[in-house]
Amino acid sequence: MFSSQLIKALKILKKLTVLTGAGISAESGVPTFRGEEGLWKKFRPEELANVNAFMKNPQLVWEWYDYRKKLISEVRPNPGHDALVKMEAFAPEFCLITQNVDGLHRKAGSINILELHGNIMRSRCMECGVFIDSLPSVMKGDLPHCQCGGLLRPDVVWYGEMLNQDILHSAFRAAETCDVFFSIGTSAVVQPAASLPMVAKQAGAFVVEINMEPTIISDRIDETVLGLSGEVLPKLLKDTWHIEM
Ligand code: BV8
Ligand code: ZN
Repeated sequence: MFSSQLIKALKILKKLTVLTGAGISAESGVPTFRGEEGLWKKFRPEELANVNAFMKNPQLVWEWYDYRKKLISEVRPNPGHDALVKMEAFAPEFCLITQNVDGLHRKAGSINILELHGNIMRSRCMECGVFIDSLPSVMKGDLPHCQCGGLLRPDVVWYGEMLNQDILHSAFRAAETCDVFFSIGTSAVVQPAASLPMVAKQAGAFVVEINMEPTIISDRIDETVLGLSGEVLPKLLKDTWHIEM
């Protein structure tokens, strides 16, 4: 399933960087965005995951995020998340960059995580900018508000919004300085995250994709392993470091 080149590169690496997308959480029961049963099938990103949609209809957008928060609060990390926790322990240097907002990597026990698109469980006040980790305390009608009276929004990055520049800079550094780069469970279409595998490739890393289907980067990187990340990653641990999950 894996090339001898990949196994060898993993055994001698100094730094491992991993990028994950919605696919790694799919086996936990969290719908992806662009797959057959994807979230975007029912709703269009333009309608929901952007600030104009929120200002036009905050109720609709909050309903969508509350639905996703409830679903995420009831799911558990899967063997794909667990395998990455073990890889972090094995790699001399490790960085996990995720596009996901579900917090499942942290729940699984990963430590060095860069959340590129924020975290769905955290809200932010649109007036004073304060972050609120638990459920908002002040409801006005059916909309959550801050103590200062400002309207709260989910603390995620919407389309057309800039990512946190420190987090993004750290992510590009992690891609530029690693020996092996994994792109796992992402369709590799959303920028700037989708540039990271190619940045790693140009900097000389061995770049591997683990996904259910080929993507637009598949023919520009070193190896694509088609399959379920919850099955492929534990098998990679076994074949490389003889670890039984
Ligand atoms: C910005 C919000 C600029 C939180 C998300 C035209 C060309 C290029 C770029 C653009 C363009 N027009 C606009 C842009 C920019 C835009 C963009 O990239 N659009 C794309 C769609 C073309 N990007 C932005 O707007 C970003 N901001 O660029 O700002 C700027 C600059 C200066 C000043 C101001 C602004 C912001 C992007 C962030 C958007 N927010 N989410 C939320 O509600 O979740 S993106 C959303 O997509 C999620 O965060 C998700 O993580 C992300 C990427 O999707 P994937 O994770 O890849 O999920 P997907 O379903 O697509 O794929 C899953 C894959 O897994 C599939 O391939 C499937 O086969 C596989 N799979 C499924 N199951 C498994 C599996 N694999 C393995 N095992 C399994 N079991
Ligand atoms: Zn406030």
